[in-house]
Amino acid sequence: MTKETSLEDRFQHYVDAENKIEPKDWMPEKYRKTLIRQISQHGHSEVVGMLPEANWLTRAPSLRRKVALLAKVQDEAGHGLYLYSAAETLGADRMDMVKDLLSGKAKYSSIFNYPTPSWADMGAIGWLVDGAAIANQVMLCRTSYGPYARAMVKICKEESFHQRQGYEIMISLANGTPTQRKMAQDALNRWWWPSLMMFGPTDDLSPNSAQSMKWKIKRKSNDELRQEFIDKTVPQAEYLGLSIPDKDLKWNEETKHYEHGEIEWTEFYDVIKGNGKCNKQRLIARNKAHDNGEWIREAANAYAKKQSERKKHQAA
Ligand code: BYC
Repeated sequence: MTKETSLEDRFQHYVDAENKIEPKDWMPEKYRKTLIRQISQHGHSEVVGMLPEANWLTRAPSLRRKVALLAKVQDEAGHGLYLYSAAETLGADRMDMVKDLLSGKAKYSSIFNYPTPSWADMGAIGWLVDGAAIANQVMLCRTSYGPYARAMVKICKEESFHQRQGYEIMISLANGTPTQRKMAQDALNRWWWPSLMMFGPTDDLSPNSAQSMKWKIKRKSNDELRQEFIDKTVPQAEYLGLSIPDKDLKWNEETKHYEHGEIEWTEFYDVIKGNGKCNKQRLIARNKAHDNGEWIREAANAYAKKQSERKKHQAA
């Protein structure tokens, strides 16, 4: 048995015994890389995820709606920061991560490459997108890497507020005028399938799942989480009196789960390759925001430099 193999075996036993891995613990290089990949993609998703909703901040229909949406969008920025910090504990460099996002090299969630033409999209995003995010992220509170698991606890609490604010918008629209009801149905029609794609490819086509589950980075498979989300969300749509846009959706009394129609996986792969409706627009907006923030980075760096010079001077 090589030294590396025995270390890997001990690592696996440690994970199997439900211990958390901390930044200074030994870990297989592939475990570290997998986490940096997943956590940085997750961080990028939170940051890019601000854009479709920020589009509606100036046009929210009331002050109350505006305050809630503003708080939600700011929360997403915070989530991005916790996640970048968690990735830094694994040795990733924040500027490298940001550069990879801005150049289009890094992935972020497919869901944020769809447009938000209507106010009802704010309801559908909160209800479905944050609802899907919660289904995925509750399991991540128990992920094996300590800093990621701890970041997820606070993130999940905030996501559940986001889900409720979205569902509340849907309740108002679904119980409003015929035009508002139509807006709600139209938003559900457009966000349903992309929300199911958020969970990633089916288990048989998910290259990273088996190893990530063995290392307890992921606790449930993509298909298991997608099914949980569908089972939870269909009754919520019924309560709203809206129809899920899937003619093959049906309850299976034996399995106690909903069966669903075929997901358009070609659309998913197209979007993650950069060819979705809004991929280009999102990258242009992020690059613009980054460039506009140059002055604040310069000011923060100058302040940090001055503080360290002052400390050196005092110590001398
Ligand atoms: N979009 O082997 P797989 C939010 C990629 S933000 C794009 O199953 P894995 C919110 C995958 O990266 C929600 N790419 O991968 C924010 C891999 O490519 P690479 C974001 C996707 O990692 C603002 C390849 O496909 N949540 O909540 O085992 C407002 C094969 O997939 C997607 C997270 O990031 C996708 N949907 O499982 C509102 C949660 N799916 O890297 C809400 C943390 C898959 O090999 N992440 N790919 O080139 C995870 O749990 C896992 O990374 C995933 C994928 C389940 C997403």
